[in-house]
This record gives sequence, structure tokens and C-alpha cells, in this order.
Amino acid sequence: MKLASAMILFCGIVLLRTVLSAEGSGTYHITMEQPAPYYSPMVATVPAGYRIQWINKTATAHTVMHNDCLTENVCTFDSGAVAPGKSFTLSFLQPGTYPYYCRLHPIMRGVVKIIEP
Ligand SMILES: [Cu+2]
Repeated sequence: MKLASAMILFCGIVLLRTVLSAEGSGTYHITMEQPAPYYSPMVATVPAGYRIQWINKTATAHTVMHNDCLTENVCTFDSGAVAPGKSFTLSFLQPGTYPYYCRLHPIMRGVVKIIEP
């Protein structure tokens, strides 16, 4: 009887931990729009562990390119052309600040801030 109670408690804890960790991750959505701010939200603060998905809701193709892609530094992400109605998803980014822009329309700029959860 005591063992059964312990087992139920253990299973409950495992189940709870599973639910909590599921809540701790997910997908953060950024919309590509026309006109400004082009990327909405323009500054996205995202807890570490979330995927980030950019959805193109405009009638033309856009890219999502980390600013460092055109310097000597590490190019952390570059979507290439994202067609109208399509999306681009990043599965993982280290905590930090990542300014990015659209290579096809450099006026389009955004920032992703990855924070510790
Ligand atoms: Cu663009």
C-alpha cells in the first residue's frame, strides 16, 4: 500500500515536470509586414529555448539575415529568400542580442534578444 502511494507520487512528479518543461519552450512568432516596422515586433525579447519563426505576410520575398553576416564576425543566421506566405524558423540561439535585417530591403531591420528563462 505504501509502495503504491509512493509510485503514484513519483509518477505525479514526473508528469508535473514534463508539463513544466513543455511550458518552458515553444515558438515565438515574428511577422514580416509592410509598411514599417517591417518585422513585428521590431525588438523581440525571447526566452532561451524558444524557436523563433518569422512569417512573411507581405506580397514580396524577404530575408532574415544577422548583421554580422557581412562582416568578419560569425554569421549566426541567414534565411535566404522567404517567399510570400512562407516562414523561416530558427531552432536555437545562445542568449545575447542579434540585430538583423532584410538583404533585399536593407531598410527592414529588427533585433532578437535572447534572455535566460
Ligand atoms: Cu525585404
